[in-house]
Amino acid sequence: MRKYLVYVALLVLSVISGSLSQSITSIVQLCYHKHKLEKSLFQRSENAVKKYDSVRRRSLFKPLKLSTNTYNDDILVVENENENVPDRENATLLMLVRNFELPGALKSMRSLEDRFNKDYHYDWVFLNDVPFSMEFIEATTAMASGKTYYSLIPSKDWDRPDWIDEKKFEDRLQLLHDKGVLYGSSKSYRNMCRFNSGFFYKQKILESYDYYFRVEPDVEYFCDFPYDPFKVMKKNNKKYGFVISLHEYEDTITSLWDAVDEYIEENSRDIDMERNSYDFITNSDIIGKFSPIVDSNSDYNLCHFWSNFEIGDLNFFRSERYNRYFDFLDSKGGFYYERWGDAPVHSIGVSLLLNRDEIIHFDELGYYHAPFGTCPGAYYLRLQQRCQCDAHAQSNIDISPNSCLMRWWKYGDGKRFVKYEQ
Ligand SMILES: Nc1nc2c(ncn2[C@@H]2O[C@H](COP(=O)(O)OP(=O)(O)OP(=O)(O)O)[C@@H](O)[C@H]2O)c(=O)[nH]1
Ligand SMILES: *[C@@H]1O[C@H](CO)[C@@H](O)[C@H](O)[C@H]1NC(C)=O
Ligand SMILES: [Mg+2]
Repeated sequence: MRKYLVYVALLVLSVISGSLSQSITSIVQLCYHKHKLEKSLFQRSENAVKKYDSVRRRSLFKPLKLSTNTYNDDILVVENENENVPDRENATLLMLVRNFELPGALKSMRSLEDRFNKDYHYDWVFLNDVPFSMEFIEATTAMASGKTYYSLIPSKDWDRPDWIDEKKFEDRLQLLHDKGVLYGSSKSYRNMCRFNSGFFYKQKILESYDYYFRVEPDVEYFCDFPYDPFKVMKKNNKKYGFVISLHEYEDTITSLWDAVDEYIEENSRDIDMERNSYDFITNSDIIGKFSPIVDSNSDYNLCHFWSNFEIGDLNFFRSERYNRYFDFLDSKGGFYYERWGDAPVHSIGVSLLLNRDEIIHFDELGYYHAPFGTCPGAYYLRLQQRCQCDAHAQSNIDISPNSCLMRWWKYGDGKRFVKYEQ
């Protein structure tokens, strides 16, 4: 009986160990095949990365992320965060924004981070005429790759000054409203335009920077940046950069040019007519096949740089000559009695005060702010920079009749076919 039991036990054991060794073998085999398969897929993914990396122009881009769904940590590339950050300029990304615009702010941030700043980690500075909410601060800080700073604009830099005639102001609001002018009856829009014209660069928080890159909520950058635009500005001594130029609504600036004329008369020592871009903002000849599509009642041809995108030298805006220009215009009251925009005010300012070659058109940065965009015209450039835009879209303004770009090429600093040194 006991002998029997031993046999049975031995039999059971041998069966179990047999299938055990069998299953161990099959598990080992399975693992081996899986490993081999994974390795070959991984190899392919790595080859793809190598192949496409070689068409990328600059080594400053991080390597592409490997495509794998493995949980094996060994093959996930862990990068040292600071190792890959190139030298930076003394510059910040700058957004004037309201708390309720958070979703749009995040959208713009995500786009600029993905297309440019993730490789650089430049600071972000946020300005507001009321305190930022905790929610706004947390979400934007989480979205930024660099440090974030939040600053409250003092009332003296934002609110309507008390020398503005209340009665006249209200009458003029009504007038522009009746004319159907965009933001014609908005008081806060006027504060914003005056602030952006003459006060943003006076904010204490910007004192520690040389350059700013203005960002608005709900914009999009269509392409990978092929360079650090701040570096391009610094190296090439540029003081103002734009991507889109178009015509202003004359109804918003009825008396602006009269004021500018007067300013020029009184401040000729600040202005170098030989080297500035006066022709760009006054010439109204036919350009290419387009006649000027907007008739102007003054010598100003209404061309301006679209200021929702701008990269600028803060030291220029902080200079006495720019502030003489701004103070002169401000004293006319047109920011409130009309609806002078910061775009024509900046544009006329830089066109008069800077040399033509201190203004740069960033040709290869695709950009969209409703309702217009710009998309690089060169097919291979769009591929290289992974652009997501249609160069033939209706909204693409580059060489359409409403654009002033062709006038810039002809009467501004010309058109360049070589890349800027970075
Ligand atoms: N803090 C604050 N920011 C403002 C105010 N008004 C406008 N802004 C900001 O100023 C910039 C320009 O305002 P927008 O409303 O975009 O004006 P716009 O670009 O001419 O017109 P749309 O974008 O078409 O509405 C944006 O960055 C806004 O977030 C305001 O009252 N307070
Ligand atoms: C950055 O620019 C500001 C303003 O010009 C200057 O005060 C500051 O010293 C600069 N910082 C560096 C690190 O160069
Ligand atoms: Mg806007």
